[in-house]
Amino acid sequence: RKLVLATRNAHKVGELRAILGAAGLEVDLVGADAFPEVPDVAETGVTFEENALLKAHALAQATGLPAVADDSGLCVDVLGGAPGIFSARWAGKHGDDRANLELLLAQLSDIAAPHRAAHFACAAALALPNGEERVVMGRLRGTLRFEPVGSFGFGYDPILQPDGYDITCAELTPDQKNAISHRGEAFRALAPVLRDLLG
Ligand code: ITT
Repeated sequence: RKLVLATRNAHKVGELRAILGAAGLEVDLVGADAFPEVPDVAETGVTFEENALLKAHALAQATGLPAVADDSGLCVDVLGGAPGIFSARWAGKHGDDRANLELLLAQLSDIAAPHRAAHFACAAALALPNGEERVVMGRLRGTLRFEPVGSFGFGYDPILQPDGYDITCAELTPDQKNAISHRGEAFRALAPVLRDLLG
């Protein structure tokens, strides 16, 4: 059964394939790049959940297939939850992971270790062509390093050290990250719904 992923982020596609595969879902996952004729939807929501639903509904309507979407980001306590939904374009250019991470580190340079709590958040949304929807959240809590370390993953992975670990998300193997990540938690919560739907 076909399930479309409303994302153009190849890192997310890779993680979602592994997460849903490990959850035992035998589905043919197709990224949004397979539908170049479908325009990207404006992420006008003010929460992760709203933006994930916007992306999922747009692709479900355009393709007539069930669609899932991921809206995610890094929320820093001392910044009142920023970058949050703006994580992908914190330094201005959408998807410039290196610039985003460096700007954030600069903004936090005076913040001492005990005050560097942050978490990754992920909203996993499912939308059906008939308009039905589900959305669930996942989180990964940790603290922010002063320098990036590690080369796995993407985005802010090199600076988030998950609680209970002494390494960053970018030092975890993909399987280790998926087992504890915000994305893993959110999509594992959605998996039973997907299983019922896709049979
Ligand atoms: P789509 O909207 O096409 O899915 P995007 O990259 O624009 O792709 P978002 O708007 O959800 O997606 O932004 C997510 C950003 O949050 C991403 O660019 C990273 O900077 C950060 N992020 C999300 N999940 C992450 C993770 O697992 N590890 C590190 N950074 C992450």
